[in-house]
Amino acid sequence: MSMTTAPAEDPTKLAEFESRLNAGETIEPKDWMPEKYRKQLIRMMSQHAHSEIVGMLPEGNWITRAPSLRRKMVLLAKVQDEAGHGLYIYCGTETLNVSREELVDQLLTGKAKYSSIFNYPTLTWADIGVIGWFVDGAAIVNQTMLAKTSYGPYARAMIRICKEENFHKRQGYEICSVLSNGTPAQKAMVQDAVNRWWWPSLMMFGPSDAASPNSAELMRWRVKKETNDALRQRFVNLTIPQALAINLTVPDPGLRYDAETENWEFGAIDWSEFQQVIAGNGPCNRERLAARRKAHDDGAWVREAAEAHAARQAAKAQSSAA
Ligand code: FAQ
Repeated sequence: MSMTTAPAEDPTKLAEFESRLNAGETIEPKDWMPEKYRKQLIRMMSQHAHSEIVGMLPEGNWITRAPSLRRKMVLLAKVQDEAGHGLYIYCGTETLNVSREELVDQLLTGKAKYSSIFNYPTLTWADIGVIGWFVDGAAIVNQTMLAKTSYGPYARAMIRICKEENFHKRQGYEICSVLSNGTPAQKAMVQDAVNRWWWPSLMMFGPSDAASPNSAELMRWRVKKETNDALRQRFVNLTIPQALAINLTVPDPGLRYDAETENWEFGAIDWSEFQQVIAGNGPCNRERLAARRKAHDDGAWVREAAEAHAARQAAKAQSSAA
């Protein structure tokens, strides 16, 4: 989404706003806020909502092929949760005075971004385990920070969403653990999935701090409380011991533990791949947008019926009031 230049703000109001933020207060929909703060939140929250909705597609691909009834029930519940998260965050975004139609239109016309991670294919059942473990795991690290963001409706949405993401992560890790302890073919399948999802999962946290144009402003306004690189490092530190515990490795010859900093140091990320994916040229970008456009078109009759119903109810209320 492109950002227009914000009009100059009233300096007194801006100073009051920033002192509220510095005092740790939460900003609510009816409070005064700089136009740029509102725009940044709309950009970030709508990208987040779109990610939840598009994120249903790679996993939805395996619902009919889940290996058991239990796995199918869990996956169905997870994918439904993601839909709920998307709708929840769209509602939160609407409190910033932007309509749902506008937001959906930005997704379908390619003006708004959604997370790069959902432009990769789910080739085997093990991918479903690895998505839960890595992708939901990364989302939890990011969203635990966002649960303390300065905009009230977003922070509150994150608290509930994080609880559900924890279940998602556990079910994914359990799938990976079972496969890793299974037959040699199952072990090879899950290791292959780990190899394919590792680097894209690190990219989920966004460009490095030096190359992140939005971070400084978002940090100043306490929308983000930690930087992209700090969160990425936390995710790596949490995930490597989990991989070791189930005898899996990540595809990084540069990985090493630094006892002094207590960090798992990792190798260089291929940022050209990330740039390609966010520019619309990832392995599944076109497929994902085509699927969302089709779903939107197929749902036209529902929107029309809801509008007709609302109009009839309004007419009825008017005639009974007359
Ligand atoms: N993908 O200046 P920054 C989930 C864009 S939810 C695509 O660093 P910022 C749940 C960025 O928009 C996953 N684009 O940006 C689930 C900006 O472009 P713009 C989604 C990316 O905002 C699990 C440009 O690059 N979570 O997974 C990405 O400060 C399983 C420069 O970047 C959220 O959206 C990316 N990975 O930091 C669902 C959380 N990274 O807009 C289903 C909320 C960066 O200026 C199944 N968002 N870009 O044209 C955030 O925390 C932040 O927006 C970041 C990016 C960290 C994503």
